[in-house]
Amino acid sequence: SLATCLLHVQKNEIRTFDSLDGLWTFVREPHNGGDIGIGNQWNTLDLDKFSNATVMPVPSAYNDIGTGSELRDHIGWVWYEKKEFVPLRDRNMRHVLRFASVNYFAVVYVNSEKVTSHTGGHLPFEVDVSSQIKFGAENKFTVAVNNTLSWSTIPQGDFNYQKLAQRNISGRILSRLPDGAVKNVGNFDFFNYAGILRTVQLVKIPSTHIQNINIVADHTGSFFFETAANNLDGIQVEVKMFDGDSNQVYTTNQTKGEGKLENAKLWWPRGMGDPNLYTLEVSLISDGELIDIYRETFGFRTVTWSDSQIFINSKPFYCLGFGMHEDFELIGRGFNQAVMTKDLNLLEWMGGNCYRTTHYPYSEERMFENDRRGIAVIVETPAVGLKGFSKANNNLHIKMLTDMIDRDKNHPSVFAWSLANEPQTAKKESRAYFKTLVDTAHGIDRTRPVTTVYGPTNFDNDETADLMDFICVNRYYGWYIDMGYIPWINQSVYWDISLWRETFHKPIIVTEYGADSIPGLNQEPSVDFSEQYQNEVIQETHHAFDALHKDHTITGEMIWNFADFMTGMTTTRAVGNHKGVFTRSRQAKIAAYTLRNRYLKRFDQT
Ligand code: GCB
Repeated sequence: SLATCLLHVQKNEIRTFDSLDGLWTFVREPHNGGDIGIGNQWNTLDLDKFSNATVMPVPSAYNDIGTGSELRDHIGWVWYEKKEFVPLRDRNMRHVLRFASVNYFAVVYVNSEKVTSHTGGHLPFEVDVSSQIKFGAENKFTVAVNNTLSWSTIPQGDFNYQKLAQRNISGRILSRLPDGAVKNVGNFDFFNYAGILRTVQLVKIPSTHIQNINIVADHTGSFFFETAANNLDGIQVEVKMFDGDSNQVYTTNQTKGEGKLENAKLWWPRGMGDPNLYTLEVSLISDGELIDIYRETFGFRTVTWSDSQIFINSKPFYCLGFGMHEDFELIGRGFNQAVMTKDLNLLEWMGGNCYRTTHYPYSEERMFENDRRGIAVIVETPAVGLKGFSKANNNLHIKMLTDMIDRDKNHPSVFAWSLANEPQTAKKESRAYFKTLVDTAHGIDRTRPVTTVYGPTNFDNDETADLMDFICVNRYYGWYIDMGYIPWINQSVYWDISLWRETFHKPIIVTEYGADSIPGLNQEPSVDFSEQYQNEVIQETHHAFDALHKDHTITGEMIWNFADFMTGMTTTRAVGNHKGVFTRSRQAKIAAYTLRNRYLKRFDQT
């Protein structure tokens, strides 16, 4: 509904915010220590007086900032605290505390009082703290964060106390493991970076304020918009639409409107045209005085699909893309402008036009950049590797999906919603579960297709693929299947994907394929983990893609992965996953040039 939305934060004539980013006081509870902080009401204490207090940069994951494995591998609670003045000047503004991403569970206190809690790591949440804030004084913001994953979290994780395996050895009781040993293994292939991962802001908005804006604009120039405010008594609404050159092209005094723009300049993905953007400016006016104002950017573009292709503005769209991660040295999954900008610059250098926000919603900053640059994206919920399909999981998943669509609905670059990555959808109960998700997404947004990314299932045992508007498939021929048999890849990929297509008659994007390579490891003839081997797997897979594309069997391809990224420790990972075509520090491997040649050539044809 219109009321649930969190507007992106902006500064303008009326609105402003204080950034709470910077160094926060940080205290880690003992590993697996129960709920000591909550039990002892640490929210009422000054954490900066604790003898074990240190500082932690925000935004950043905390895991790689310390010097020991205790912090990196911590399971349980950590506490953040920041003391900040709030100017007296702002006392007439409503104050909303907003977190763009805290992984995974957060409890928030202002001046010792609990104000909210939030579940899930990658979507914003906010709380009105106007009555807790002390104006013209220092305020204490405290956040307790817990990263423990379980069968009821999304993503799911396996949490278990290790069996002690006690034995009586020569009259002494010996245990194999230390007392209290615990394992928390995420059901996915990336490091569970935790903490305050994106910006924290104290948002200042007027007491009468705009709450939501929804805009649908298509390639014929037709548009519809709807806006909501918390109070419209005696308020005049003024809505103006501007083109990219700040020319006013439409105006109304209604909170809802529709119309048709002649010669609308369309939003196109890179290679198909310019990514033209428009702005809808909504003002609230009382007695001739401006009370609130908000400007939302959007684009005129249409996504449609047939049984084999995806179209943008009625033209076939072929995705040349990437699976990615928000991942970098030291900061883990923490937002960093330099890393984001470098990544998107490299994506353009590669000739890419598309990516999937594997395996969680990415930062809001990135979504605006996608719009501006003309990069088409599939936005994915944090549901990676689902194995259990309980009612409780389903409710949480629906909430995350709803919040995600609310956050990103006005971005023209978003062309599809992905419900999950590699769920165990051979299980019968997954069908009803996924049906509720598809219905939820369609119920909120009729303008974009819904997809799910399949991995563990096949064309003949998946219980859910027919519910989707299009289908995404991950396949690792030459790596997890038939390692060492590069000449088999072409035929296997062609065969596998053709069977999905024959069965479901839906458009298909191959969203993952690839191989690990340790940068600088060279072997001729190629051997697994060498740069040559990765390159050859990719080249062979491309032969299959060319044939599949020609047959209209696929409507896009995405390499796994854009760059190397950190994972938990397992026997198949050597300091993380090395399927990147770039290293973790964003230097090109051999495979990057292969992909770049391919994408640039394709790009020129569209
Ligand atoms: C997959 C997963 C991705 C992994 C990748 C791999 O299918 O979707 O998260 O990182 O395979 O490299 O195993």
